[in-house]
Amino acid sequence: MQIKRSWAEPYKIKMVELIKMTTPAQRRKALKDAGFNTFLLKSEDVYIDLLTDSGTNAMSDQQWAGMMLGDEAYAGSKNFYHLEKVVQEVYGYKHLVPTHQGRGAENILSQIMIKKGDIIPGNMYFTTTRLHQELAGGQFIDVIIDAAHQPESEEPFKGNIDLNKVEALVKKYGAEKIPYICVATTVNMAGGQPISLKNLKELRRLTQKHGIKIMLDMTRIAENAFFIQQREKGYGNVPVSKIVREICNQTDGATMSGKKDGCVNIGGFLALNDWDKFEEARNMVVVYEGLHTYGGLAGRDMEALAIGLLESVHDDHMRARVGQVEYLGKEMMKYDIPIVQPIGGHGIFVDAKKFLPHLAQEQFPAQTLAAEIYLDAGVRTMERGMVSAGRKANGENYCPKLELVRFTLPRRVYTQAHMDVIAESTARVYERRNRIKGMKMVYEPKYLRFFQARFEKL
Ligand code: P70
Repeated sequence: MQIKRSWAEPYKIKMVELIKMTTPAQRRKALKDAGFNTFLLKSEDVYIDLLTDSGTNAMSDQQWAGMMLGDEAYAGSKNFYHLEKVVQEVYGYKHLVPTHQGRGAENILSQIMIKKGDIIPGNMYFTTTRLHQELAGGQFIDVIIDAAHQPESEEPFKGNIDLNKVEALVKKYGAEKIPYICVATTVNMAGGQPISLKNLKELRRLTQKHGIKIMLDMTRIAENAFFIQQREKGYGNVPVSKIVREICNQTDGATMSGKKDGCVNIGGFLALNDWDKFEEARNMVVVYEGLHTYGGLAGRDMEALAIGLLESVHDDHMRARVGQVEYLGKEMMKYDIPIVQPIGGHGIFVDAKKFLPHLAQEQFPAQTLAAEIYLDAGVRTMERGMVSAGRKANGENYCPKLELVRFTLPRRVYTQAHMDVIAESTARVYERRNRIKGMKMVYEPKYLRFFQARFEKL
């Protein structure tokens, strides 16, 4: 008999955080009080929290030890210089501007690069990224391959960019209207899907011809690198750390939310190669975040981030991280639950249009499904569809093809038994799907509405 060789977590557990289960009556009340929006639930009413993998990860003993080494000087903290060295080593970028989290870096990048009327192509929108581009006067245009918008397509690199779409934009608007292309690794809204190095290198060739820069959103770059190792020809034996460097080498700079790959509770940065742009960014950070050697972070935060970034590019860590996501996806598939294929890097994305085919998109199938999943066992997930997409500048609703519920796995936090409970709970909701009714929005804030919108059952 051929005995299987399983992966297992490359760590053991030193401390645990107790969680509690709730009764169905408690969950019904909590959900109603939260306006049927999982963002508005109190965390103490949640059993298994899959809202996000952002800032919810478990730090290692090394990171916790680093917290004690915080140099809380206002200027020139030694933790800043450590973080700068790590960013230079792990990613290869020359200059570092720390920020309180990813969107702080997006704000600064958008303001120093975008002029009114500019076009910023990208491999699918991300909520905060697009908003900052728009606030700076730019217009985001999606240039991801069509397959990324098809949940059932098994294309291994759904984060790839359609180079014809980029060429068409250059023809239509002129290269001088395109300050940079925003490339995400992995693509969150598509289901945590990677871009291939082949595609990125082709994009580099094309954009260099036109003098257009490439700026990375490298929030989940280590996960993208792991997929390249697993799926792209020629990379099977290349360590994740080397692939990460090769990705960054194709680009001019990056924004980073350290709260994901970096396994910290708070932190982010902007990294740039160009000195002049760095000078502008370094000056602007003092307006919005804090002095350029802390950017809104405590010294201890910068230390934990520096250590977390080094841990994030270990092959064993990545295998367990992505392996756990894959385990949950396969469990769901056993119950025929429709999920985005292939299984992505940071979570399972359930196709709410297929799950609840009797609901029109205006009845918010994904928002509805996230609420129903919470009701069954207290598992908190996130809507990634019509509500997240928001409205265009002219007030019209964006109508995304993808109407998804994201089950996001925090790193190093939950066990395989939790995965079983999540899949079983979702299967129970799937069994009673025909009786589920949609919702209407009764309160809508102006910016990033998904965070604070409220709903009522139809
Ligand atoms: C999530 C979080 C954050 C994020 C991201 C990508 C690809 C930038 C950022 C911003 C948190 C989130 C944010 C907006 C809506 C819902 C959830 N993603 N780029 O859960 O980074 O949060 O540090 O400012 O995924 O996916 P930050």
